[in-house]
Amino acid sequence: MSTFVFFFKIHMEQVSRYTVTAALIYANGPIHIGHLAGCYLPADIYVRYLRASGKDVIFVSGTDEHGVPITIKAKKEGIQPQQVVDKYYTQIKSSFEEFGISFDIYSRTSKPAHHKVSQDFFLKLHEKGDFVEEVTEQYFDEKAGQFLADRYIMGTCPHCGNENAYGDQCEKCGSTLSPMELIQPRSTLSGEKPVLKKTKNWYLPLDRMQPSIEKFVTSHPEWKVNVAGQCQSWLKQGLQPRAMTRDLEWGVQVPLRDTEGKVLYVWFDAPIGYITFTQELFEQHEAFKGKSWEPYWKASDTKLVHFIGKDNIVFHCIIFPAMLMAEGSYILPDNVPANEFMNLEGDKISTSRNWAVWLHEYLQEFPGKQDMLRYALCANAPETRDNDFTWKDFQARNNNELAASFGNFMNRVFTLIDKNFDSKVPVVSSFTDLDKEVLQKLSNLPARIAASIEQYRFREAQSLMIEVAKLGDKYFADTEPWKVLKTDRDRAATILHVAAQIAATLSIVAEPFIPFTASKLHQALGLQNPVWAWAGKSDLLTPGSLLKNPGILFEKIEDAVIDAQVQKLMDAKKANELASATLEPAKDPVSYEDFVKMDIRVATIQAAEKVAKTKKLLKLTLDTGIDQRTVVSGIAEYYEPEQIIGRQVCLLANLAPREIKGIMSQGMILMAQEKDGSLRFIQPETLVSPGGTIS
Ligand code: B3M
Ligand code: ZN
Repeated sequence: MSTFVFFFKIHMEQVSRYTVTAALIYANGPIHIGHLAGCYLPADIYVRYLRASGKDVIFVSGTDEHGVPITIKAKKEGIQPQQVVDKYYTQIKSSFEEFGISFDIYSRTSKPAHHKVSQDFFLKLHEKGDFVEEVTEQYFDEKAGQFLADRYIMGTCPHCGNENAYGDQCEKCGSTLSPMELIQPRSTLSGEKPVLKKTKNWYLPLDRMQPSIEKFVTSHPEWKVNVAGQCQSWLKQGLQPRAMTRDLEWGVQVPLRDTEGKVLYVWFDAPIGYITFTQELFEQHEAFKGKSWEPYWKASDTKLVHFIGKDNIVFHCIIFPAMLMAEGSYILPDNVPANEFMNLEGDKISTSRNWAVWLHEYLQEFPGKQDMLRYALCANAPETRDNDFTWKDFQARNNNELAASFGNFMNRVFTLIDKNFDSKVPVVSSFTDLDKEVLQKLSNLPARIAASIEQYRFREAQSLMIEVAKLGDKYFADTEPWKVLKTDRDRAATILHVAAQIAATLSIVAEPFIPFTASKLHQALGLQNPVWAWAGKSDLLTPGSLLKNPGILFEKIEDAVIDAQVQKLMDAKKANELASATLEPAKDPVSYEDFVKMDIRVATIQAAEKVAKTKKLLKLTLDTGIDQRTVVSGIAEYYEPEQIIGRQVCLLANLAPREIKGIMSQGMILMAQEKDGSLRFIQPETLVSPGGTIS
């Protein structure tokens, strides 16, 4: 055994409790599938597995209710920050609940208890002399009377010239910026040029702490490659002191004298939220009362695991551990299994562009189908690189894997036993070699699933879970009990007995992934409070015990349902393009004399055809009242020729004739242009005789 494996084993055996956290998302918008796939679903699978394995585990999360993202949202909606967080805390909490994310506590950082805990934490570091106090010059908006957070400053990017770069980042070229680098900075609060003003802040000297942080990070060679990679790149650049206080109104007050208008840095208070919420859990929730919270954060045999998305890696692997080290009484994270990002239909998920599948909408549109989304998201989880969610894949996973494999196998087990054995688990006469081989395979799978989960490989784990269903499917295909029933009832009984045992194990190993279905199955099979250790056993169900057929577990999803979802996304994209498109500026005035020079008339389209070898042009024959003439018009992308015969249009009749693609065009059809550039006819409200003038 290598030293590493040996160390790892010892380490594993020493774990006597788990503290599992999932990122405290900003309460400034609803949850989408990117959040689920990146962080909450893997965390939930992990915790459900640990609970089933009889481990002592707490699962802690909540909303992050401070920071500039909250105040920006409040400003945009013209409401107070507190109203923003109240609205989204409630919405987020209930959609997680409905989706089966099984937090032990889901709390919020705006609670007074959290303010107190994070202030005490700050004070302890302050008293120990862990902070460096520094006076620096920061941008201040004199009109708004406040210092400006990075996101409140815009200006020209020094790298690419984008005039709308933010104080922390240019979204055009992707460079990380500091407000001082912006050329011609302006405040987004007032539009004014900000001035530099001196202010004191408290810094955590990460530069001095680098050796201990490095030691901590390198003591975890088992961390995921994407996580370790980001840590190494920060360490290589050299850590810089980081301000743990900010000049802002919204947040946790700095607990020192003469610090009015200063709050704790949101990334200082937010991770402390994990600790506060743990305390709240043990103080206020029945099942935990009377026990101490402290071992979950202070005992060395506790395994602390943070589930997050990749944009939060540095905060959980470097900054929060540095805070915990400085404080001195807490354990450090054992693992931070961050995922990469989930894209949607080939494009980055974006709240502002409404390019997302929102959890609360999914729950409304697909009632009772939580497991289908859980399954599809886990199957595609962005564990090692960014990945893509598509509605077609969602449909295929559901129809081909859940319905056709898992559901079909279960359905056969229950209906065959219902019809032929009075819904009772049949008695075994004797096992054949095939039976023994199948039961042997069954007994091996749960440990493999467990190992994958323990290594945070949830996709692999879930596909091994489906292997159990496939084992059942194949066993049926090989033994064909529906045929055997006609000739050898005892043999058929044995086959269905074996199949029922496979179903029982499947219901246990499926629980972390598709808990709603698993719980239906536990009831149907009469398994009360099943535990992971039972999985794989061949005597889970006693012969003669009664089964209750749960009916169809997974309905097929029809094409029309998927098409409607794709259309919804396309509509969102279009609406967003329209909203963000800019209108042409107003033109210079013209005289009335100039205007009346134009001969604009009503004309009727008599014939229309595509102009050969072009995409955009139609050749129209018009009745103008005064003559019949030909006009070439660039509307072929918006109208089919046969659709528009007989329609009335407005024609600029005295535009000098011009040859287009070899056709003499005599005039121009007037069109209204949508913001996205598409064109629509302008036509009289009721029919007007051709030739009627427009003025
Ligand atoms: N609120 C960032 C986010 O919502 C931040 C996470 C805090 S975890 C302690 O993605
Ligand atoms: Zn740039």
